[in-house]
Amino acid sequence: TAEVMSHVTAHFGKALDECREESGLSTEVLEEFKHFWSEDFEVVHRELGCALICMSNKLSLLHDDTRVHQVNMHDYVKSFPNGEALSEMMVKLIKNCERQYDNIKDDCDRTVKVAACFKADAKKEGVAPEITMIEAVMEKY
Ligand code: BOM
Repeated sequence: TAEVMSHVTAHFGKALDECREESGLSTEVLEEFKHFWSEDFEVVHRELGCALICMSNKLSLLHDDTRVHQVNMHDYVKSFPNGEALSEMMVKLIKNCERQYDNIKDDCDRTVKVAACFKADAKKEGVAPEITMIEAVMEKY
């Protein structure tokens, strides 16, 4: 659900600052992680892909080949309130997007394509959060 996704985003987004330097993602491109879900934020920058890999690695959510670690991702999402309502869909959406871009060799380029696909599909499934929902839970993390 979008409510659960707002919690996951609020928690996951905390790792952004730790990953700015190594990813090269500027605050001009993305000031705060919550804006990932904004209508007018385009998920296109290679540096965002690098940042997502770095952030996910801090939470052990990826395999060495940067593909999603299904068990760890499932457990991570489940750890949030009502998380079991989203965990399976989350893994399903990401795997489906990974399959579509498997031919892209560069890890950062591929990951930003996967993330854009994930954002679009999450909207279609009605599990994309509003920014205000993320803001409402950010203080919890
Ligand atoms: O193969 C690449 C796998 C990378 C997964 C990252 C996709 C997630 C996009 C960013 C959106 C984040 C919102 C919540 C946290 C997700 C872990």
